[in-house]
Amino acid sequence: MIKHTIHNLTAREILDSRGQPTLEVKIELGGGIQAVAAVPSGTSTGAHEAAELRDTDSARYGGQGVLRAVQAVNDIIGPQLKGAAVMDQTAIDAQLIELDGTPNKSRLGANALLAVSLACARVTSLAWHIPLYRYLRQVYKLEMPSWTLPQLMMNFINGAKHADTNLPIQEIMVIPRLQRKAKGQVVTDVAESVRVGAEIFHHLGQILKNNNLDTDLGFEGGYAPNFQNTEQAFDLFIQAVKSAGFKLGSQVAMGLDMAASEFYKSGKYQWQGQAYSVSALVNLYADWMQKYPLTVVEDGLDQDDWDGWKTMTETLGSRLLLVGDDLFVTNSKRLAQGARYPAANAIIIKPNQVGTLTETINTVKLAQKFGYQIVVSHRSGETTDDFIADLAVAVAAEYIKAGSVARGERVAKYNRLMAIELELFGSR
Ligand code: 2PG
Ligand code: MG
Repeated sequence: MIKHTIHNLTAREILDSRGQPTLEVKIELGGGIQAVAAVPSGTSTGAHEAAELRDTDSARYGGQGVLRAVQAVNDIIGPQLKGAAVMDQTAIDAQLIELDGTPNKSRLGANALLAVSLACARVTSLAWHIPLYRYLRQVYKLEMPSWTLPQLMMNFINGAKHADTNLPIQEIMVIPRLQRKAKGQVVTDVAESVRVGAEIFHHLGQILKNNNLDTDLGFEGGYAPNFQNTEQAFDLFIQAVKSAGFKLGSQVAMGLDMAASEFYKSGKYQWQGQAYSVSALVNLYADWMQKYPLTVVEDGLDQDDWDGWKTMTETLGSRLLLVGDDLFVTNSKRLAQGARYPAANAIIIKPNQVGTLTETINTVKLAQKFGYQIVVSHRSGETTDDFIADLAVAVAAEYIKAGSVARGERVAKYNRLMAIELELFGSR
């Protein structure tokens, strides 16, 4: 293998899908090969996430500018990494962590670090002429016996912090469960899942219209109307699946991101005007499971309610995928803590919650060792960068969560996944 070295690293401020600034990094190797990587940003961020560096200069973008992070790449990280062997991804990430020197990456910014980290991986895959997902498997010695494809979690109803409406649930997701036989294996049928998802999405739009509800879209491209109550949202969702002609349960399941840290106040869950205890909320989820094809609940409880998570996992963990997002923040220490309870049985993987690719992969490896399922995820503030599609395939994630089938920054991930499917398994 040729030893490619980093020749130039530069960053610039770009916009994310919410109209907020974020960072794009361009990397150039000695031989002239170039790549760019952009970082996403969350809205309902977990308290334990790595820190984004924002300018806090109220004269620009209401303080949200990222020129300091741009400067960190251009003036500090770039000069330091010049001449480094780009395929030494773990060494590069270790150097980034050391250069920052803070426990939460607040000096140079997790946004600056991650953009560099992702750009290094992407440019190396280009230099070696191998697809990014293959390169990631190789460089991190991910020893999966074969290739698999993730199931899609498609967010078709946006609420809570992702929309200005009365729906207290952040995400109501469609999970197509279509599989096919290819190369002697049963794998997720990605292209069919995309089709099924898109058809349900259009039926849902029509049903909302018929009920005089708005069809405007929220942050992740899902519909965001005001509903009479939560049950109405579920019922219309169910109607959409049926009217599109798909079977509830066997062909299409429902997932929720409750983002419960957002409604946890002084030891209670403030749910629809009432104070709920852990067991009351867990009972509510169990009740929904009876009525709807619910198979996934993400962040069903607060990010620091470990005992509550233990109760919820004991009660529902054998029947439901309980996904920790704000709970784990892609952080291996928090995951190890959670596994001791045990809390949850699946983990959201968002590289920007932790700040480098190597730390992200280490958390995935640990989660797989503990038997947690993997959900690679986008953020509510996205760019058209489709890195997470390759990441999901590289780590053999059971799921990818990339929002709705509307809005280019969401669709970019599904389109990339369909391209990977074609490469690995051919057309149907
Ligand atoms: C989540 C994410 C993505 P945000 O909570 O899972 O859907 O939202 O990026 O706002 O944290
Ligand atoms: Mg979440």
